Amino acid sequence: MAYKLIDLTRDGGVATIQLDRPKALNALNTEMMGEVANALATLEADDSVGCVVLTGSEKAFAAGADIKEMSDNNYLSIYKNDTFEENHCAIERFRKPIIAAVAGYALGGGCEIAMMCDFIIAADNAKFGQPEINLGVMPGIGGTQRLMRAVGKAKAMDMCLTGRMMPAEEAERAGLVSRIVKLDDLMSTAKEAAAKIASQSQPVAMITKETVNAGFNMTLEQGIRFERRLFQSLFTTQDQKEGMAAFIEKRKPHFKNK
Ligand code: CO8
Repeated sequence: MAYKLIDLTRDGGVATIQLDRPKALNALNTEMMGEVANALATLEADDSVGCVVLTGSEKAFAAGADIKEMSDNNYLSIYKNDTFEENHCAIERFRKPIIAAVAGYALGGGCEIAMMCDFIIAADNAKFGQPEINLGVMPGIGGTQRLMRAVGKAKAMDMCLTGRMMPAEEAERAGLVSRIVKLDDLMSTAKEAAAKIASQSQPVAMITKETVNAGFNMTLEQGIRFERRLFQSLFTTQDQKEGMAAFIEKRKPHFKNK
């Protein structure tokens, strides 16, 4: 499929999806999110891809859902046509590791899709926010829930009720982003992290991601039991044999994704 509103590139085991609608600050419309969902389905099926970076421009990761596209909806039209939400879910359902590399605005749906990724690396100019309340609505693709789990109730309430933007430094302090880097270093840092992940055993990286995410819906005891069973199951893989043998033999492992 030829893409109009995203740019998909690959470098070794790392694929990068760049949102590319600069005049609208990467506002997320149905067409763009359809392309993102299509690209993710392609990358999921491609065994040579071990990790994905999702990014925007230097000014905007994404300034939210496209307000102009959304504004004429009524309850039934937005309820019946959930293509937009379904396409966003492609990010949360993606089974391989995916990193959000965020510069500039990550607002509304933009902040929400960044939070759907496994972790966020932010440039020092990044600004996060859930400003939907200024438009007479509220977050609609997971913002209230994911933000609260990432930064706690006090900050999530502050962000969602005042609509204020959170600068990168505050977002890192609050635990929303894993690291902040200079704007010029954003893509090299994100791609380096992605390459490191892509160099690991792909099934192990996928199972690790699944296990961390499973914890959101489990008690601590259930989560620990789930982790233990999956840890034990990894001893059936050739990659476990290879990883441990390489350590003992003081060499680099060569994982075969088996
Ligand atoms: N939607 C559509 N167009 C947008 C959006 C957006 N979210 N954000 C910016 N644009 C457009 C502007 O309209 C403008 O276009 P034009 O030149 O044709 O007028 C262009 O991008 C540049 O924007 P500005 O001139 O406003 O640029 P500034 O640098 O002055 O301001 C801001 C940048 C602060 C980011 C400002 O553009 C802004 O406040 N944008 C809106 C942010 C926002 O409210 N986001 C939340 C949207 S709602 C949402 O995300 C709900 C998610 C749940 C969806 C569930 C769907 C079913």
